[in-house]
Amino acid sequence: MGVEEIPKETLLEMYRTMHKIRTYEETLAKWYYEGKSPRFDISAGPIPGELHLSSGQESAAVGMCIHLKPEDAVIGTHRAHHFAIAKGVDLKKMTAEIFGKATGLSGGKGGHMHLFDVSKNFSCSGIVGASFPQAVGVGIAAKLKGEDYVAVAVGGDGAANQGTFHEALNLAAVWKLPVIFLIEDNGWAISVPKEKSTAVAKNSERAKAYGIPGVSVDGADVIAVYEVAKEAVERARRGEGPSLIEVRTYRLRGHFEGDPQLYRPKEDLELAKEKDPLRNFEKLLLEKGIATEEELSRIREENEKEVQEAIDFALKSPYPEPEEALKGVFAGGD
Ligand SMILES: Cc1ncc(C[n+]2csc(CCOP(=O)(O)OP(=O)(O)O)c2C)c(N)n1
Repeated sequence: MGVEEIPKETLLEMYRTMHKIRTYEETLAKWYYEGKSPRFDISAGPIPGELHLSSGQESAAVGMCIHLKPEDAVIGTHRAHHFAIAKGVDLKKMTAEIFGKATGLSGGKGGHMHLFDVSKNFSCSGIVGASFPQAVGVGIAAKLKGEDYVAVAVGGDGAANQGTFHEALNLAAVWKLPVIFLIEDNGWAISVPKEKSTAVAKNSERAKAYGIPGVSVDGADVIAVYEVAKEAVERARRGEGPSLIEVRTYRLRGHFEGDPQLYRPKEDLELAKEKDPLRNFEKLLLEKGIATEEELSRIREENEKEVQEAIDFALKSPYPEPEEALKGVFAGGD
C-alpha cells in the first residue's frame, strides 16, 4: 500500500493532527519558560513541574491513532501530548490540566504527565513501563466481553527494559489479547543511549521471543507507520492477538524542557531535524500533488487558532480551591 491508496481526507486529517501537535507543543514551551529564568525554578511560572514534549515523534501517534475507534484505549507515557491529541482529547481541558487549573481533565491535580480522559479512553502516567500491564488489562476486558476494541500500550525504548514490558508481552501473547505494543524508540532514556541499555538493536526483535509479530518502522515516514499500524489493529480486532511495533523516532527537543542536552552529540540533533516527520509529510503531500499550499496553510491557520483558544481557556480558568486537594485522593477525601 502506498500513499496513493489512502483517501485524501484521511491524509489531510493526519496532516492536521500532526501540525496541531507541533503547534501546540511549541506554544506550550513558550509558556513553560515564562517566569522560570534565570534560575529555572521548576515550580515557577504558569506551567509548574516538568514538561516532556514529543516534537519529532508525532508520526507514531498519528499513524497509529488514525485507525482507532472511540472505544479503543490508548495508554501513553510521561511524554504523551501527541497521543492525547491524536486520540481526540479535548484541547482546552488538557491545557487547563497542564496549567494546574480547576477546569482541567482532573481538576488540575494530574498535570502534564497524568492526563486522563475516560470519554476518549485515553490515559497516561509518569511511571515508566506502567502502560504495558494496563493495556493487557484492557485487552482481557475486551476479550471477556467479546467485543472487538483494542488497547495500545505506548512505551519508550527505555521502558522496554522494564519487567512490566516482558511480563505484559508474554501474557498478551499467551491469551491472544487485542493489544498493540508501540515502542517509540527515540534512542534515549533521559541521557542514556539505547545501545548502552538494550542488548538487541531493535525492540521488534524481542517480539519473536513471545511468538508475536514485531516490526520496526522509520518514524520519519508517517505513511510507513500508518501501514504497519493498520495491520496490527486489524489483526487484534480479528482476535489473532497482540503485535509489537517499534517506531524509530527522533527527539527534536531535550528529555524535558530545560535539559541542556550536554550528553547529546550535535549530529544526533541534526539527524532529528532531517528526519522531521511533519516536514517530510508536508513535502510528500505537495510533491505528489495531493494537497496545495493553500489547503495546508488553511489547516495551519485553523490549528493556530484552536491552540490559542486552548491556551486562553487555561489562562483564564481559576486554580482549584484549597479544599479540593483532598478530594478524589486516598487521604481522607470523598
Ligand atoms: C518506574 C520509573 N522509573 C524511573 C523513572 C524516571 N524516568 C522518567 S523518564 C525516564 C526515561 C524514559 O525513557 P524512555 O522510556 O526511552 O522514554 P522517553 O523519555 O525517551 O520518551 C526515566 C528513567 C520513572 N518516571 N518511572
